[in-house]
Amino acid sequence: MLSKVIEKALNGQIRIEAESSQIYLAMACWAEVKGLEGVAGFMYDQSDEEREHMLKLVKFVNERGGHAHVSELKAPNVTFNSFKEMFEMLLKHEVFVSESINDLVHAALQERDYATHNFLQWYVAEQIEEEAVARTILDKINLIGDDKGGLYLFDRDIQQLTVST
Ligand code: OFO
Repeated sequence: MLSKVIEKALNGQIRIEAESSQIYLAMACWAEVKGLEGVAGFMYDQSDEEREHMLKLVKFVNERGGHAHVSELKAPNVTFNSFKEMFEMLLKHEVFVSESINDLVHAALQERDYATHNFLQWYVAEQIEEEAVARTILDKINLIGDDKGGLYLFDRDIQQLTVST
């Protein structure tokens, strides 16, 4: 059974995952209208994954005697100055999500809620992977610089970087 404190904290994370899905959906749309189909496909996949992260939390909360809340979401940024800026925002957002997961793990330990602590380990591992992918992408973008041919190849190859979970 979840304590009220943990239920509230998990509901906060449900909202963050839902907002992540919206943020990446907006990035997918921007990439698509800019003609980078590969980047758009990658971002659509990221958006789907965030929804999966959200649903996993929703089911856990409901199964543990809590009530998962579907809340209003903050509108995401819909335009970017460059792909580099977009991916910098992605990395920044993932670091924010990792911090939020860390806070949750800390709260679970404080509440002596070992079931939630155990459940959250999947998210801890997932965040390590997602941050690593975002950093790899930014390294590649920095290598490409203003080279249009490089951007073309990057767009073609980015789908292979999709985090599979
Ligand atoms: Fe990419 O954040 Fe979910 O967990």
